[in-house]
This record gives sequence, C-alpha cells and structure tokens, in this order.
Amino acid sequence: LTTLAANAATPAIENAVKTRQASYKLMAKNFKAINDELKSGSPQVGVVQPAAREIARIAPLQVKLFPAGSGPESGLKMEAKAEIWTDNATFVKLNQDLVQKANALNAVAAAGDMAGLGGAVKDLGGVCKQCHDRFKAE
Ligand code: ASC
Repeated sequence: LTTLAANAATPAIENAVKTRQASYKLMAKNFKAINDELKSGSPQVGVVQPAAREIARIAPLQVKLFPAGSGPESGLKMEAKAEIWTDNATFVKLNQDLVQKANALNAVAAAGDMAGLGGAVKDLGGVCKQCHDRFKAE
C-alpha cells in the first residue's frame, strides 16, 4: 500500500467539486452582468437577455452537483456545508425556489421588460442569500 493522505478524495469527487464550483461561478458572473446593467441606470436588453437565459439554464442543474461524498468530509477545500446533505430536503426546496425565480427573471428579460428587471433580480438574489445563509460557509 502506498502512502496517501487520510481521506484522499477520489478523482471523481475532486471533479464533482470542481464542476460544481465552476457552475456557481458562472451563475455569479451572469448575475453580476445583469446587476451591472441595472446599476448603469439603462439596462441593455442585449446584455440582460443572454445572462438571464444562462441563469435559468444553470439553476435546475445545481441541485445535481452535490453527489454523496463530495462534502467537507472529502477533505477538499470548499464552502459547501455538511448541512446540504444532512438537511437535503431544505436544500432541494431552496433550489426549487431558485429555479422559479430564475425562470421569472428570464421571462422578464425575454419580454424586454427592463422596468420589471429590478424586482426580478431582487427576488432571485433573495433566494441566493437564503441558501448561502444556511448552506454556505463564507
Ligand atoms: C451575487 C452573488 C451572489 C449573490 C448573493 C445574493 O451577485 O455573487 O452569491 O448575488 O450575494 O444575496
């Protein structure tokens, strides 16, 4: 037997964590793009629409990015808390809320309703925060 660190994560687990972190980064990048448009005072529909579409695409995927064994017990560096797995029903419910608000934001953007954008962004950000407060170590 070769000497390995205790609890060395398998490549599959390392990959799961990397994939998930990239997904949340991509979500944040697109959410920031929309927030930057709002801050500009005249949100450009051509920037907002593709970002909102991307957020709506990513939202339902995220709940699947937490396979068993990919939590803090893997020894990998992460902000995901063990509660994601021990209180998974709450996590799944928050993901459903996220999907709903992401779809609502996408509908507002697709309609070119830049006046309605701020409200939809606030609703979505509220779900981001609820989930972070419970499940993200920051
Ligand atoms: C962002 C971002 C988040 C959320 C969150 C909303 O722009 O990167 O994680 O908004 O802060 O409360």
